[in-house]
Amino acid sequence: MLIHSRNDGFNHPVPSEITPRGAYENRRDMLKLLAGGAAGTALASWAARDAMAQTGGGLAKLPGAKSAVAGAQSMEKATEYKDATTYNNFYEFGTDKADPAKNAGTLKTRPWTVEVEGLVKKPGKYGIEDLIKLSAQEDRIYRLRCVEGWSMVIPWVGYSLAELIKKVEPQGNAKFVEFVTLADPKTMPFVGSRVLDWPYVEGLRMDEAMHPLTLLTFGMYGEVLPNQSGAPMRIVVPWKYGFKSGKSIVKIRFVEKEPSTAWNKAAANEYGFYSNVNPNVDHPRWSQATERRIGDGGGLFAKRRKTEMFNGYEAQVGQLYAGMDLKKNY
Ligand SMILES: Nc1nc2c(c(=O)[nH]1)N[C@H]1C(S)=C(S)[C@@H](COP(=O)(O)O)O[C@H]1N2
Ligand SMILES: [Mo]
Repeated sequence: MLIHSRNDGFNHPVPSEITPRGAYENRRDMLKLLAGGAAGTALASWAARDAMAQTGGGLAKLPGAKSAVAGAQSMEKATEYKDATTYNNFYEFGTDKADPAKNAGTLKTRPWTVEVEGLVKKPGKYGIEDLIKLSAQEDRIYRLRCVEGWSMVIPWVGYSLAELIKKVEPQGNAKFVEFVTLADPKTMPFVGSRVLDWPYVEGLRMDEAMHPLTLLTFGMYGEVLPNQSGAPMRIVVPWKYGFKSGKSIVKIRFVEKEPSTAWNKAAANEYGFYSNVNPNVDHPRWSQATERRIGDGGGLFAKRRKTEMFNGYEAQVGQLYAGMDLKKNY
């Protein structure tokens, strides 16, 4: 982001490019087998997705029921677990895409408490185990679009953030929600660096935070989150650029004014508060019209996909922005 002088893809090979070809072809063969015979394409894509979703990292299982929330079941092929967990942005552990997977082993995810504070009737410290049980865990398959120009499809496990918000009862003057990430210099080697003003802070308007697609996330691929993906709890907001989805959250604060967020503080002209995925509003240094899907292969020469308005979730979230100038409120 800030440190990148041009669009993504020029610095590091993605894992799919360095995975031996054989491994890929075997998987393709398997999928072809699944797709064969009378099964037909629809069935095959379900089978393929199931096969994919079951392939995790050997962490503790965290099963979720298939979500009934509109838009929560992308039919696209999920990104391979290996790609989704070795190509990450988690600057507390380093700015290279491979750094979080290498360095986040030091993150201590138990005990873990999340402080709910600010304009709320039931403030307090909530233990992670209680948060996990607060509502039924659901499987949600979302697209994730990074502002740098790459995307993935990830099967998350969690429940709507709205469930927690309803339980803690915000006061009438709470208009925004702020999310604060852990900033522990002892376990996070880059928190001492000046890349960002730590802790990593993000925020949403109250109606965005209450939208059923906004996910309080505890797992992926049927397991608990690996550290590099934001364990033990993160936010995922699928219609916004990925940096709005803060990882390893320790504080949720209800406030009256639009919060000052980490990337906005670092470069206000590049990273706005809203940061809805929008192919028609370019980043000052690159176009946002297309994206590279991680795992598509072909490296830098892979065919780029067209980026969709609100990352494909316009039917669900477009109404939240009715009457707003999205070029001004980027
Ligand atoms: N605490 C924290 N959260 C963060 C980031 C970060 O550097 N620190 N990076 C963001 C960015 S830029 C993206 S694209 C997503 C990436 O999530 P993923 O690595 O799980 O794909 O996490 C977001 N959340
Ligand atoms: Mo990002």
